[in-house]
Formats: sequence, structure tokens, C-alpha cells
Amino acid sequence: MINVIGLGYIGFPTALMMASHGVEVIGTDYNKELVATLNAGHTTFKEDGLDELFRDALKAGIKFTTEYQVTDTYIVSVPTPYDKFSKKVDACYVVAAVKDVLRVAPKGATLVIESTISPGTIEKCVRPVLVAEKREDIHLVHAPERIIPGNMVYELLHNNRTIGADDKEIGEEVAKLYASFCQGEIVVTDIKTAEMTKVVENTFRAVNIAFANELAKICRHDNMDVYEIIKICNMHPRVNILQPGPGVGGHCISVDPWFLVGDYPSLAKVIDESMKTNDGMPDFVLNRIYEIMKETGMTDISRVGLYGLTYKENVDDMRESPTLQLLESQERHLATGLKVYDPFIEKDVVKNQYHSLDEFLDAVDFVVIMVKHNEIKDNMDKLAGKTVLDCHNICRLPGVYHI
Ligand code: SAJ
Repeated sequence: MINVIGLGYIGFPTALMMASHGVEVIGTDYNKELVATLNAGHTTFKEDGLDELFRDALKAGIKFTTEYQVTDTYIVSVPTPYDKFSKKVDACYVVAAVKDVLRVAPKGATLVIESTISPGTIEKCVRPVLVAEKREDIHLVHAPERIIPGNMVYELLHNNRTIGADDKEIGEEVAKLYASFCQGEIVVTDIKTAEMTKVVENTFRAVNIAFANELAKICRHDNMDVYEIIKICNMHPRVNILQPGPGVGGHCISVDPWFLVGDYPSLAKVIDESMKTNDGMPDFVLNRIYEIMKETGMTDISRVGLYGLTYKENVDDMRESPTLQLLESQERHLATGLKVYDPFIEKDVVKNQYHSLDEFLDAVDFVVIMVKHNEIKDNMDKLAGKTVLDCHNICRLPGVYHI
């Protein structure tokens, strides 16, 4: 039996996937409300194919509880925030979960950590717990998750995986467990390499997004069309530039690269500058709003609306979202009034938030497309006659502004 600890964005789908592929799974989370929601048959976030997977896993007998189980394999997938000042990973949730597991884990059990951690975290923060508790019989493994919100179920099935272990044989056993559902290649390596690969993957993407964002700024400065330039450059066989945008959100690409900056401040220069470039994008958009209002003679900020609150399209996840960053920046400039709407966010989370596209559009003359949800792509004609700042180059109406 596998005990999955932490039933959030990663632990929950992973537990479901294993259960629906014949593995006996019990999911544990200390959040009573979350466990009650799952036990009542409801998922806690939206994701393509997740409800079907949940039904299959329930049929297969998956259970959810707040209790840690006595078993031979644990998978820990709890959040790893970072300290905003030091930029270092904060492994407190991982350490707390490991301590809880050690209370019940039998001799020789395997403890797999899926949470993203910076290289050396297991050595520095987790192993000392085992030593202090005299539990060096426990086998440590790191199996960093790799799935992308919006396509999690597909990617769980198809992505290649990395398993880092002290003991190759234990690594192979865990690889076999993941192979119960994973159709990709599973590489077994050591723990520190696995930790590093995960952070490097997200850093690669962050640096490349920063490059696209920097190009957008250069092109704006000299009135060049960044999208046309990227399109042409990408026709070169060895060039593949990503797309500029209003900023980088989510709990990975906007966070993990900071771990490298925090741990290697004098070495991680390109990474540091890239992260600052991406973090500066919401302010850049705010400035574009100001420029466009000046150009069009608009003076009433309450007639300006931000479309989208989530960190990217077609998900309901708002963690580190560029829109939230922009609204915070607006407040820091002692201004208020921007209207906001997102079809995926039903609760009121910010001021001046709308819950119907039509009502939102009636209330504004200037729309800033912050997120390219399918809803706005399918309703582009409704933006006709309005001032539009399209941060994703999806709107083909005449006179549209870009970042
Ligand atoms: N973005 C751009 N321009 C682009 C692509 C993305 O501005 O060309 C922005 C998005 O709008 C979003 C942010 O970047 O705000 C990140 O979005 P994303 O879709 O690139 O990635 P995430 O954060 O949803 O998921 C990433 C994935 N990592 C990589 O692609 C290397 C996923 O595979 C990881 O599992 C996940 O991080 C994680 O948990 O680490």
C-alpha cells in the first residue's frame, strides 16, 4: 500500500493515477476540510480529465484520511514555498511531513519526496531528521513531479520521470511503482542530481521566457513588432523563442529558479536577471495602460478592466498570478479602480471583480487581456469598439495595442 502525503495539485492526481492503475493507495492530508471534501466525492480544483480519474480511483478503492498510515512506501507532495528575502527554499512543510511519517513508518520503509526542492535540500534538511530520530533505516528517494497545470492527467501518463535514490535498487523499485501508470521513460539517478534537474528544467523555461519579455521591451522602445520578429526568427532551424507576456506566474517557473539564485548568488547571474525581468512585467503592463490612456485621452481608471486573474489560460490557479501582481503594484502606487473578471474564479478575491463577461464588458471601455482563456478567444467580437491592450497577441481587431 502507498500512503500519499499532501493531497494538493500534485499529490492528489498522483494518488488517483496510482489507484486507478491497480495500486492500493491511501491519501493523507492534515487539512480536515480538504479530506472531507474529497470524501464527499468532490475535487478541490479543476483540471481536464480529473473528475473521470477521481471516479475511477474511487471505484478502485482509494481512501482519504488525516491519519498517517503504517506501510512500506510513502510519497510526500507538500508545498515548498521560498523565503522572499533570502530566495532560499523553505522546506518546513517537507520536514514536518517527514517527521509525521517517521512516527508510524516501519523499519526499512521508503520515503519518496515529490515536492520541488533545491539541490542539497534532502542532505541539509531531511537526512538530519532521520539521523536525529535514529531512523537511518528509512530509504530516501526524490521523484520530482513534472506535470503542467492544464494538462496534468495527460502529462502524468506520458512524461518521462526522474527518480533519485541513495540505493540504486530502491530507485529501481520506485521506478517500477511509477511505471504502473507512467508510459514515459523513467531514469534512475542520485538524489542531488534529481533535485537539480527539476530546478534546472523550470529555470530553462524562466530564462527563455525572460528573453522573450526582454525582446518585447526592446521592440516597444523602438516601435518594432516583436511577434513578427519572433515568428521569423523561429523559422531558423536552431532558434525557438518563447512568447512574451504580462508576467510569469504559477508555483514553479516564477519560484524554483530563485532557489539557485538564493544558493549561488555570485554565480547565478543570468538567472537572477531573468527572474527580475519576468517579475517586472506586471509593472511594464501597468505603465502601458498609463501610456495608452494618455494617448487615447482616457482619464477614468474605473473604465479600464483586466481580463483574467489566473496565472495562465484555462486553469483556475491564481498562485503568483501576473494580474494579482499588477493589482498589488497599482495599490503600491496609491491608485485603485481597475475592474477585473475571470471566468474561472467564482469567489470574490479582489476589489471590483465581475462574474459575467457581458457585465464586465459593459462596465469598461478599455480591456487588458492578461490571460488568453478560450472564453475570450471565442468572444473576440465583443471587444469591437473598445480600446484593447492584448498581452498575448490573440486579438485580430483593428487598432489593438500590444505590450
Ligand atoms: N509563459 C510566458 N510565455 C511563454 C510560456 C509561458 O509568459 O512562452 C508564462 C505563462 O503565462 C505562466 C508562466 O509562464 O504565467 C508559467 O507557465 P507554464 O505553462 O510555462 O508552466 P507551469 O508553471 O504551469 O508548469 C511548469 C512546467 N515546467 C516546464 O515546462 C519546464 C511543468 O512541467 C512543471 O511540472 C511545473 O512547472 C512544476 O510544477 O514545476
